[in-house]
Amino acid sequence: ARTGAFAAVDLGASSGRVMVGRVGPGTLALAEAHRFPNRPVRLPEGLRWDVLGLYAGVLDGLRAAGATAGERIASVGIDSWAVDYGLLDADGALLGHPVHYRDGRTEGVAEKVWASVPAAELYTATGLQYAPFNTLYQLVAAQGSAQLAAARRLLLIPDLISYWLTGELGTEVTNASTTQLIDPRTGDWASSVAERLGIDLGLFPPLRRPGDPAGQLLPEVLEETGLTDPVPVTAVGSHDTASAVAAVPAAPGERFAYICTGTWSLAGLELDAPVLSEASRTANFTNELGLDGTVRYLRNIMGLWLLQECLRAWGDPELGALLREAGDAAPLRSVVDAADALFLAPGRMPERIAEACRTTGQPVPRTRAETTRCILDSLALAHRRAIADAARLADHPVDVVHIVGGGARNALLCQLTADACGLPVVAGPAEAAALGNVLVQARAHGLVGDDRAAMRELLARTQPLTRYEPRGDHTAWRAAERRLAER
Ligand code: LFR
Repeated sequence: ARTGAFAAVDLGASSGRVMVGRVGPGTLALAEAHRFPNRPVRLPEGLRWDVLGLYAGVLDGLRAAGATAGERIASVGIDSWAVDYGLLDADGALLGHPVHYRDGRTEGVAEKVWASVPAAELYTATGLQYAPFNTLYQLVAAQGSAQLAAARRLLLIPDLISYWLTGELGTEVTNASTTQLIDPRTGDWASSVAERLGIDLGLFPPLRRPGDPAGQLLPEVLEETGLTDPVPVTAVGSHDTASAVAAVPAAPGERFAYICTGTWSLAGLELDAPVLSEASRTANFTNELGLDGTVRYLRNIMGLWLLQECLRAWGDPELGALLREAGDAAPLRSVVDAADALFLAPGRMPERIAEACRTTGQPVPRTRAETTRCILDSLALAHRRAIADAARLADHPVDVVHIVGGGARNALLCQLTADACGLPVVAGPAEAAALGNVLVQARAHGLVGDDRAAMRELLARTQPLTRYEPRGDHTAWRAAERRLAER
């Protein structure tokens, strides 16, 4: 029987990794080849990604992948966080450093945009929730800059890495759908929005879809990585969340919601068509594109970023002990709105959480464990709200919640989410983005069937999953929800 080894490059906001997935009939095994930190850099001009450092990590990772696989790498796929991009000049060279989506340059830009295209119209045309960092707002913020004036091409982060590996240009559509320049009904550019805002869609190379061929590793890349020619690059769901949703191990026919957890929590549903109602807009739900023309109907919740930033402020104490103490701390003593853009920027997170508790008239957490409990309770509550809202707005009942991504390893978060939702939670796989990346490549190379449900069954059969049943009465959660809504 045929098997293949696929390299998945998965770049997250705090680390990047290259994984090797081996796929064959009824088998799917993932191994980590290389992991490296992703450290944003604060320059006088603002917060920037160290994209050359990331690319060096990718090359190291591909070399390690060759060794890990011990066989030929059948193909490479690349996914990363969304919305950010690099600009190329007329010679095809990168202009400056890609701006980090947490940079402050988009402050006040939305109001300017809405004066030309009213927010309600923007929502029906693009289906995206309001987030200050959507590429559309970033591009309007950049208007008039020397860099944008010199730019001939705009490449989203995975497309930029792919371009350096292959010399070929493209714009992968799941990630393009996070720019707020795509019409989710057609999967094509929302040209009238772009025109009215003076955004040049000609900067974007042609769209490609998950599964499309995206070139071959260049000779210098082969030399750097020691891989054997030819190594094709295959487009995957290059938005990490699209890859993660593709790897939700739902059972056939199951009515499921998902939460992709990591730096963010992305909580919602997989739908066949976008929900563009006014109620959906005011509830701040997004319609991003997924695999095979599906819609990822979800809300962005600040996620474990809140905890990561606290840990950084506390000098990185041991997480296991802290979570155990948080588990013993009093439940639902105080909660903050974990979907609030208030928490977007880095820095002073414990103080900002304390402030949010104080200004909403709740007890201020006194210890690290109490702050941690406040964060996890708040996340669970935000998960509950997002899933209930999504189910109502899309008229799509939910019987089970799948938690995938790094947070699937956080037992307390998973249990609290089950309690808050009043639904069973199935946790895992933690490396969902890499698995979705691998599976889409394997499918394009004929090693798994076309059917998304079959891919999910393969995941459910091969990946370790943990089930959490909802505990106790969830009136306490309902009360906490009301408390938050009243403020
Ligand atoms: C998660 C993610 C989210 C996106 C955010 C910013 O890694 O891709 O889906 O909203 O990062 O790009």
